[in-house]
Amino acid sequence: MKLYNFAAPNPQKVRLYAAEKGIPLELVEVDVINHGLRTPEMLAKNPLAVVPFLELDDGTVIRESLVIIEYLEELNPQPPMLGRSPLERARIRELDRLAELGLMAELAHYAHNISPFFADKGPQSPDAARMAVNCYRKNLGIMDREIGGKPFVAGDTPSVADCTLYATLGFGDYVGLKDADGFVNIRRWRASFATRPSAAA
Ligand SMILES: N[C@@H](CCC(=O)N[C@@H](CS)C(=O)NCC(=O)O)C(=O)O
Repeated sequence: MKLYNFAAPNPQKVRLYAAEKGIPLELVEVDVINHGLRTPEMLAKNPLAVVPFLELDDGTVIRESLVIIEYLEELNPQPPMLGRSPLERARIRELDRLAELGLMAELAHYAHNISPFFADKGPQSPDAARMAVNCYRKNLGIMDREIGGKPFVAGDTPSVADCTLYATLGFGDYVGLKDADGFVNIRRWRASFATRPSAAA
């Protein structure tokens, strides 16, 4: 299995997950900065021109980071990282959505509206960038309360929500928004997760 990869949060989320589970993935590095996703060969694999995507040995392509993780989890159910009971699964999904939609997507809106790399996607708006930062900060507060004193985002064991949040905060650092450092529970959780071998993935 090949994971089409780049140093960016959604590929990192899958790498973190695979490292936590001990699932070997062959990484294929894509030169996203120089539009390596827009070649005819890459567009045939993923017309959305984003990473990550997973290519199976028979050439089948699976797109979307969470869908890739769900596929890998079905093949490798132990240790469970998407929940062991209906309620645990609901809770993990809820927190993963908060990390992905409430935090990572807001950082992406921010980057889309300030970075020259995205200037060809359409008119950029400083107001939209400011709104994204406000939403990011508000949602960090919600995430901080949700984590509370727990060792992992959703409880006593690592889940996909840890992978999404860890990758998201790294992206926040990259775009210069280090607001997460101001939240005591997030800061403690992040420092602890950073010591796991998977964090280097
Ligand atoms: N919903 C997708 C988002 C994928 C995505 O936006 N990937 C970014 C990197 S984190 C990307 O490839 N961006 C390149 C671009 O927008 O040109 C997923 O979860 O896989």
